[in-house]
Amino acid sequence: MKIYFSGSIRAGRQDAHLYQEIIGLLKQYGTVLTEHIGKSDINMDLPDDFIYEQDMNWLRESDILIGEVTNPSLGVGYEIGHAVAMAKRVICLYRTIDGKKISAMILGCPDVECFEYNDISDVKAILKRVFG
Ligand code: 6K6
Repeated sequence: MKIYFSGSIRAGRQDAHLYQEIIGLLKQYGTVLTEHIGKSDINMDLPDDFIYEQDMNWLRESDILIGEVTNPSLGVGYEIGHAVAMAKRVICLYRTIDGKKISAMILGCPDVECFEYNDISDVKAILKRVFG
């Protein structure tokens, strides 16, 4: 099982530690192609066209996309839209912060499975259901 994990990079790194924990959980279900998203030492020198090509190739190669969508990110939304168009399974995980709702284009999409969570133990249970 090849897993494409999607999480905010340029839209803010405040949840990077959570991404790392989720990626840690995902590793028991398959190969995470985008492990760098949870790392703190991000290489900001990579050219944009290189990043785009590499990520789209990984997305094509993947069986499933798991997105952490609490922090709104253009890149994450773009990847989700593409994954849906490629008929991949798409799972979105989110926390509700200050009553802010996630985009209707994610919550309302019939091809995206959305799960609200509070902490990492919730994510553990959600992933068990998703991959079970
Ligand atoms: C190296 C290590 C970590 O980050 C880098 C360099 N930048 C990127 N590398 C790989 N994928 C990226 C990078 N910047 C954005 N992306 C893709 O867009 C990822 O797959 C994320 O899921 C998504 C984040 O989009 P923004 O709009 O928040 O940057």
